[in-house]
Amino acid sequence: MVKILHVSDTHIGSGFQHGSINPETGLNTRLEDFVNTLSQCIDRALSEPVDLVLFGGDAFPDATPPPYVQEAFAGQFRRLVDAKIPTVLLVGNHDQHSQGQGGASLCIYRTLGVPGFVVGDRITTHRLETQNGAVQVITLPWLTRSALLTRKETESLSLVDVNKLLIQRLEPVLEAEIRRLDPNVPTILLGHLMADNANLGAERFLAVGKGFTIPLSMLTRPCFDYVALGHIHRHQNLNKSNDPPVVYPGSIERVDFSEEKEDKGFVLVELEKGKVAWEFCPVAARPFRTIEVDVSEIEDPQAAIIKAIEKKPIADAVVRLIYKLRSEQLESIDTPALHQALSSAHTYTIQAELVSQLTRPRLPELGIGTSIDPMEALTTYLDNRTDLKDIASQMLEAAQKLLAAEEDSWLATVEIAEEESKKLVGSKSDRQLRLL
Ligand SMILES: [Mn+2]
Repeated sequence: MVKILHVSDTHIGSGFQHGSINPETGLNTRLEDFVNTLSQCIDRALSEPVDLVLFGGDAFPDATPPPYVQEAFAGQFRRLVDAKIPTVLLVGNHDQHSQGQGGASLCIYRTLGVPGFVVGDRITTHRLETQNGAVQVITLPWLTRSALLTRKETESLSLVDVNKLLIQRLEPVLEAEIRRLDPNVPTILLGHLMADNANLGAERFLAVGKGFTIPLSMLTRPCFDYVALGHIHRHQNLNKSNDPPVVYPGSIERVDFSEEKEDKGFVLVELEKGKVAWEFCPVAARPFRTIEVDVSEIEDPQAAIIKAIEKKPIADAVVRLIYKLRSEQLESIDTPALHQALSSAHTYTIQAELVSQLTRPRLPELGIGTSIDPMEALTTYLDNRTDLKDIASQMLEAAQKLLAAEEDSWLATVEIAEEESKKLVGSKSDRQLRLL
């Protein structure tokens, strides 16, 4: 029996706005949190010990992390090298450099010939000899259009058709790998992808260009004993029959408030040919707490807000306080007292929203959490600009195309932007163009 630790979406180096500088180390406390939870995963890999570690992709927020972030990640995975535990590092969308042949941040582990480390940056099968026998791992990194399609093939197609064509191309490639498998060796598909009925978490907001989705039926093949995924931050098993399990371990730390209610951790797998058992193992990730209170109809708003704060366990948590009130109540708010009431939090933000029939409320979708989905931001903006109503759908369509092109080279993006600009210039003022 082979024992495997499956971890994914470490995103080390993100969410710094929810931390503060630790005066003792000079580092952002959120970097320390992410390293701490990753070390809990590695601790477990060593204490079991497992025979193999699978990393599902998205090591950092982007492909060019600063050296101290790169080193924090490497410092943890180095412990697996020392323990001689083979490891597969799969390349996720955040690991790929967007400019042409920029490569992936994780490829350095292959270049350096780190013993026992395999980098999954293309579709291929790796046969790994572990302490407890051989395992086959098919790596399926995040696919961009340019991986399987040429620019010429896609230029006249809609996004939906590009998605379809990409799936058509992927099928025989995957099939060829499957045909080459040794039927007597336990087999894992390790993929960084969005599967058909995956329950979306924060990843929806992290990725700028939305990628394509892979039908679950392509993954639930009898030749796979376990399907190890990365990309979605909420832990879940997509295959109800569990044959094979199709598992996202999720992220190891909360990247933003959209992950507030999710458990964070990794997955331990026990594998034999035709037999698999797995369990989700939670890690002690830092809690996030939202305190939302509407005091607009309340006589003593200050007391009501303090009471709402006291109801939540905020010690050492990342906290956001959102209170709604009428403008004439503003004077009765004692802000220093609110700061005092929140002082046991790790970090906190306070957001006051005015409720009024005369004042347009602030755009609630914007500015909450760490990252904003650009399409939602634009939609919200357009919803609030009735004067742009007649070109709103046109602008959304243009933006969609711009974002979809993000996967291609920056140059291609510029080309499309120029095309769209020309189209818009014909009919609209440049004031609207500047928005795009
Ligand atoms: Mn991803």
